[in-house]
Order: sequence, then structure tokens, then C-alpha cells
Amino acid sequence: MKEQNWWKECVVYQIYPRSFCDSNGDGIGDINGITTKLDYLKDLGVDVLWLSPVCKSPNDDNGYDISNYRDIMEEFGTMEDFHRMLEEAHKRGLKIMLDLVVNHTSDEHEWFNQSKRALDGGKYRDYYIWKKGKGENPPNNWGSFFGGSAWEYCEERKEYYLHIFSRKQPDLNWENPAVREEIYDMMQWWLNKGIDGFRMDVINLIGKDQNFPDGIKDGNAPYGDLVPYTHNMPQAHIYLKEMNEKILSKHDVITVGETLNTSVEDGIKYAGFDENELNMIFTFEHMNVDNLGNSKWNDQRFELRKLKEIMTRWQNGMYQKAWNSLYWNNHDQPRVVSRFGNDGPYRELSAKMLATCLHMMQGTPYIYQGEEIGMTNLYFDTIEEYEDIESRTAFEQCTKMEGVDEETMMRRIRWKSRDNARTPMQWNSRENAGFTKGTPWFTVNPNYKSINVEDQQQNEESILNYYKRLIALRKKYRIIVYGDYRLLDPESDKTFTYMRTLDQEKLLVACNFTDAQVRMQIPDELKGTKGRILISNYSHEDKMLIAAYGSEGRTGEDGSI
Ligand code: ISL
Ligand code: CA
Repeated sequence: MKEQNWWKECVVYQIYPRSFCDSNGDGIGDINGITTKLDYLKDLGVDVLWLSPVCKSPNDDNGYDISNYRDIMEEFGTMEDFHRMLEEAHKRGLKIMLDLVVNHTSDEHEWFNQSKRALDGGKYRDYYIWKKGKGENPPNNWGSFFGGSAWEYCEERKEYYLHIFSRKQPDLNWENPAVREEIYDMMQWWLNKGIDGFRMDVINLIGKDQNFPDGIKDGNAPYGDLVPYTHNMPQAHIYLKEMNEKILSKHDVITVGETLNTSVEDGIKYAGFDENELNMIFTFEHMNVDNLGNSKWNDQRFELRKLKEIMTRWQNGMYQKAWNSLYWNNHDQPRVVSRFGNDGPYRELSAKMLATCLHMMQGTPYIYQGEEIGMTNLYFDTIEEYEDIESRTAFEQCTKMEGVDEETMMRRIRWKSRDNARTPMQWNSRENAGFTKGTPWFTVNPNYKSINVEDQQQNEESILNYYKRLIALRKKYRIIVYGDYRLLDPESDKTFTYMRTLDQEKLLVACNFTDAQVRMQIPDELKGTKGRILISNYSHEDKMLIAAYGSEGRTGEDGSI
């Protein structure tokens, strides 16, 4: 077993502040709202809270477009509110992790204002990625993730700037040492306030191929693919090592990089125990399991065998080399109980099953607000009802430029939109789910009367209480944190079964992904041994135990459950 660290043993809870809790009735969740829920979070048992961006922002992309890194978004409150929240969190032993969005800023950031005007030199001239066009055309054919070209022409400079995301999110030029110093300074400034870590937004995009070649066009795609020239470039590792040396290594913090399009090999470089870059990364491979080609936009259901293959490859590939993070959900993904589970009659059972499947793996688990009560997707009829910039721009581009008919595209958006994760947190069965006393900024899922925190607190068998037990188990059994992992049923399209092992101990995790009963064999290595069930999503645990192990708590000859 490699070194033990607190960030390997903790559980992180992600808060999307806009949709978490509104304290002043303006319909927008805020920092004081978070403070009022710290007891709830402490009681849940999580250790670290990751807040999606809280810095000043014009909210083109809900805070992922920062216009001032050293100030708080007006709707969310003040710096005083932030300090109070931090202090109250620390009093309860909860750590606070901020979202570091430094691949790009907002186009309303002062650096960009200066850079636009810096025609003949000056400090800010190369803070962003500026290029001359090719005649009437942009510097190359790259398409932005949020629709259209990745280049925007700027009248003032008579040049184009690069924006991998929206045109209001210009990419910073990390080649420029002054930019890097500026960012390290800002990180230190927040660390001085006492924050406990960073989740780093699209951090593997900070290095760009300086030749800026055209990308390959896929099928009907109007633009070329920028991924091979902007993701996981060697520079990204150089800059992360520099950041680590100058800032991170001097603090006992938790770091996780959001890294799109990374392989296990990349993961080992970013999160390797001896690499001095990050503690862990978010892989996307398991989130892309239900993609169609390279695109997330489709409404097909995932294949269990594929999901198991991906997760197993990461579990085994990183083992003893680097650390995994474990997640089913975040503010960019549809709700897992709708996506990989069953949000109809088996919502509770499948939410618990999915939680078990994830939390018993090796890595640091992340819970996204509402996941702990089994919140579901929300399906709108028209594109106008969606708020998210990604859904809106994808609808435009796919229907107008790629020939997808509107009906089909709406089906895909209902299934995959990031807005599925962004409906307000469901606290109770009163108006607006107890999220706000005003008019919520975004539709509350109408199922809040039957899915909410308050009801689940009162029910011993609820998903919420199940999460509490899962978290508590991790604190109690080292095998959950440090044990190795072995998949037992690669061929099954019904079950996901794996074994964890630490020294003499074994932990069997058996998950049924179907809506029917399945029979499974107790693996030979457990036959005749004494075992007990640590947790189960079925209330008839005892019966199962007897069926599996006989009344003595020993496995029977055939070992079937
Ligand atoms: O999740 C996605 C898959 O389609 C993308 O929508 C997402 O943009 C990508 O994962 C990068 O995410 C991060 O950076 C974006 C921001 O919009 C996301 O909310 C953030 O998590 C740009 O800052
Ligand atoms: Ca508010």
C-alpha cells in the first residue's frame, strides 16, 4: 500500500451555489444559504465541500467565466459572507475547496479589456491567444465547444482571440510567464484566506500546440477538432509542475483536475504519486460511455459491459501509481439515477445500488448536491425552457448546420442537458422545495413533493440515510479506501460485481443493474468463509445473508444468493 493521505480517505460534496440554497429571497442560491446548510452537510458525514465558482462573473456560463478572481459574485453575497462561511465550515471540521477556472477568464475581466487595447505592446498584450486571420477567415478551422468557430474577431486589435468555450470565455495564454505568475499569486491569495484546496477547471487544456494547425472534420461537422492540439499537451504538465512547486507543495491542500479526453496513461501523469502535479483528476471516460461517436448528443442508453470495462481499466491502471476520483454526477452531467439507474419504480433501489457501486471502489468519492436524495432529470418540451449555454448552442448548431431535425435534437437535449443537474436543491415539500422564498432562477423539479431532504431525514430507509451509512463505512474500513480491486463479471450485462482485497480481508460488492431478480454465485474464494453483509439496498438483508451464508453466517456449498 502506498502512502496514506487524508485526501484519499475523505468524501467530497459538490455544491452548485446558484441552485443550493437562497437565503435572501432573490431566487438565486448564495453563500449565506450554504452557511445555513453546513450542519446538514456535517451530519451527512462528508469532509470537503467543493463550491462551483463563486467569483465575480457576468454569468455567461454560470460563473465559469470569471471577471474578477478576487471578488465574490454579487448575487452570491460578499467577501464577508465568504469568510463567515469558511469559518463556520472549519468550526465543523469541513474543508472548503474552490473552483479554479484559469484556462480562460471572462471577456469582461480587466486583463482582457487591457489586452484588447494593447496594440503596440504593454503588459497585457500577450495575456490571451491572439492571432491574425487567414484572409477573411479565422486563423484555423477549430470549432468551439459551445458552437461556432473557436476564434472571435476583435475590431480593436484587428486580430482574433481563441475561445475553446463561449466567445465570452477567452483562453489565457499560459505560454506567457506573467500570466502564470498572476495566477499563482491569486491562488496564494485565496490560500492565505484559509481555503483547503482547488478543483481545477479544464486544467489539461492550458497548453496549446503553438503551430495552431487545422483540426480534422468529422462527418457533417462544420468545424475542425481542436482536441489533439489543446488537450494534454506537454506544456500542461510543465505548468502544473511549476504550479505545484511554487504554490501547492507549500500547503496541505486537496487538488483535483478536471481533465477532458484523458487516458489512464495521462491520468498517471497528472495524478501520479511521484509526479508532483495534482492529487487526482476527473476522468471523463465513464461519462462518455453513452456517447455516439465523439458526441454526447444522443439519447441511447449505456451498455453496462462497456461501463465496467472503463471503470475497471481506471481502477487497475491507476492502482499504486496514482489516485482515482469517483463520480457519477456533477453540474455538467445528467442525473445518474435517470441515466444509469431507473428513475421510475426502482428509483430508490437503483440510487442506492449506484451509490454502493461507486463508493466501494478505490478513489475519493464525490457526491453532487441532490444525488444523496436521488434527484432525477427534468425534461422540458422546448429549447427556450433550457438555461444552459451548452444546450442552447448545441441545439442551434445541430439543427441549423448539421441537419439534425428539431424533434430528435430535443430528445437528445432532454436526456443529456447539463440543466438536468442544475434544478434547485429539494429541501422539503413546501413551496419551491424550500430552496427560495422568492421566484427561483430556474425551474424546480415538480417531483420535490416526493423527493426531498426533510422527508428522507425522517425515514430510516431513505437514500439519504443510505448515503450516510456508506460514508460512515468508508471511515471505518480501510479496505474501502486502500484495498485492491478486481472485476468478477466482465461478461455480464446485468450485474457489476467486484472484489476488494486488503491483506487478509475481502469485500465483495454485488450490484444488479436490471429491474429484475438475478442469481449470482458467491465466488469460490469466499466459499466456506465467514462473512457478513456490510450494507444492502434491500431491506431484507437478513434473509439474503442466510441465503448466501447459511444461518451460521457461513457460505453454503453452492454459494448462490
Ligand atoms: O461536461 C461537458 C460534456 O459535454 C462539457 O459541457 C463541459 O463543458 C466540459 O466538461 C468542461 O467543463 C468545465 O468547463 C466549462 C464549464 O462550462 C463547465 O461547467 C465546467 O465544469 C468551461 O469553463
Ligand atoms: Ca440569494
